[in-house]
Amino acid sequence: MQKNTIKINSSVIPSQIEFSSVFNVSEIFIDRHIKEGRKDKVAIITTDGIEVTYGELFENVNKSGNLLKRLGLKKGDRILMMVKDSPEFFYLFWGAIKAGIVPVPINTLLRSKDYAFIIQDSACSGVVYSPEFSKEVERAISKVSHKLVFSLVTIGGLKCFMEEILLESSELVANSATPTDDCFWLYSSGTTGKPKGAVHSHKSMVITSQLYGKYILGVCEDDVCFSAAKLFFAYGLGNGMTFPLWSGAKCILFSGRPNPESTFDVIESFKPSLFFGVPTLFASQLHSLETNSCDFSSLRMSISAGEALPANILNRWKEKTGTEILDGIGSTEALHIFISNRLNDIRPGSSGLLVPGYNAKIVDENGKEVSQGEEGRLLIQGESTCKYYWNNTEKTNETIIEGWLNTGDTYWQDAEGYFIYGGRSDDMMKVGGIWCSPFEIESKLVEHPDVLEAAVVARKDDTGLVKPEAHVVLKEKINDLEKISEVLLQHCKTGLAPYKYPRWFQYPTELPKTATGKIQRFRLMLN
Ligand code: 3UK
Repeated sequence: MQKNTIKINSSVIPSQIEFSSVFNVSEIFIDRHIKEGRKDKVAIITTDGIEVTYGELFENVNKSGNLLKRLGLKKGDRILMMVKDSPEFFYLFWGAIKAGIVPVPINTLLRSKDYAFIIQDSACSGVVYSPEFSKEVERAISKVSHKLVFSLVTIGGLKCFMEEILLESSELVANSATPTDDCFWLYSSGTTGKPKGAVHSHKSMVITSQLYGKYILGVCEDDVCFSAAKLFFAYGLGNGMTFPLWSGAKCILFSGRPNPESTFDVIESFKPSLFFGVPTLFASQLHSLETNSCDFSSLRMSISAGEALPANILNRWKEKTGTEILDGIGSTEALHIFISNRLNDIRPGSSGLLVPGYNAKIVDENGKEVSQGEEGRLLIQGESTCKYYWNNTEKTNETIIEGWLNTGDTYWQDAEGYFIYGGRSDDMMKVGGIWCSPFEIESKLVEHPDVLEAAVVARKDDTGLVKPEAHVVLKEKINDLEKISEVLLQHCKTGLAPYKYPRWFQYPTELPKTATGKIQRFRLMLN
């Protein structure tokens, strides 16, 4: 087959996608638009009013790839990106891929301790970061023994990424790769709080963009995508970058904090046709709509993922705004959504049906498929799943078994085959759609001199969404529990990512434990 031929039309499902044997995914997502005449079409608009055309994107991607090569990076080397949602994110990500270098977008809400771990774990060659994150990133770099070839701030001053790329040529021949070669990584949190690098191949983004983006959402050239979830999440990466790029559409980049006011502002000013949120955001937007209003007339629909969308939020949203929310489940390991509702087929309280091209089975503890209606663990199979976890054979072998990806989620299927979420099979929880490890919060709590031991569990708030609750055994009795709660809250807020603090504190005299001393978190959840 010819180099870079790929059969794309909206009816193609992934099993029918043919990849050429020599293939660099940046050519289909970036270079293709020049050949197809979109040079002057706007690809990106930032909420600060910066517009980037497909032509400018193409040139800056090439310059970025050339810069990374000039800095001495070789095929397969990693660069970490602690970069806010901005055009620079696109230039770095695609420039690296085109030059054969592996970009690793990192959660920008993390702290220096987390960054230090990831720098060491990835053995990366370079780190590029937005100035907003310089304090935590620079502290991490100074802590690690691993030597970096370079670190660059994206913008600000002379020796920064955006200045350096000006010196580069805008022509770059793509490094040849195969569809299954390592392309980019995304870190996913583990139960112990230690992130795992999920290694994705060149074909992953094509599969998610075609299957879910084009086939389920019908993203087309006229669409304008706005993702409240940031680009460093697999969810945001698809919503805000690969889906619009795949279809020659436009994305809105907003680097601020997504809350009701800011997202309503963006929706009214930039008129997206697709809005991607998470359940906590929809819940707080609904709350805000009791006293405020927002013009949603530009929206075709909204999409929710990250955690289960309670039926009550979906129904109230429809009532209030006259628009639909599609709930779908995805993961970092699968790259994007593999079970989803559809616009003409929405079941509130259900994740929907399989996205064509993926397979699923629900199994019991022996790996045997359960009968319809029974709960079990959800395994999925598809062409967009990650190849392995970097540097972690044990976790790879636990998660990817004979080509099936263990999601760690409990599911059941109703009589018509719709998938219904039944919780996690481990202790991990999702807060605002982002992983929270109880273990990590507990470890932080026990660092405090007044704390003997702690257990953190998921508790539902009034809207049915999960937040961490801390059960703390104090070393000595303290009468002013309000005061100690405030102290422990501040203790958690410094040193943990900002969404990981406990929303409630309980002070039992002891924690329920198994005979072997393992904390029985589930017993605390029943209370
Ligand atoms: C949970 C859901 C119920 C579930 C993600 C869309 O969330 C994403 O990726 P993560 O790796 O987490 C994966 C886990 O999150 N989950 C996600 N969506 C739902 N549970 N209903 C849902 N709709 O536990 C899953 O295993 O952070 C979401 C697209 C790409 C993604 N990476």
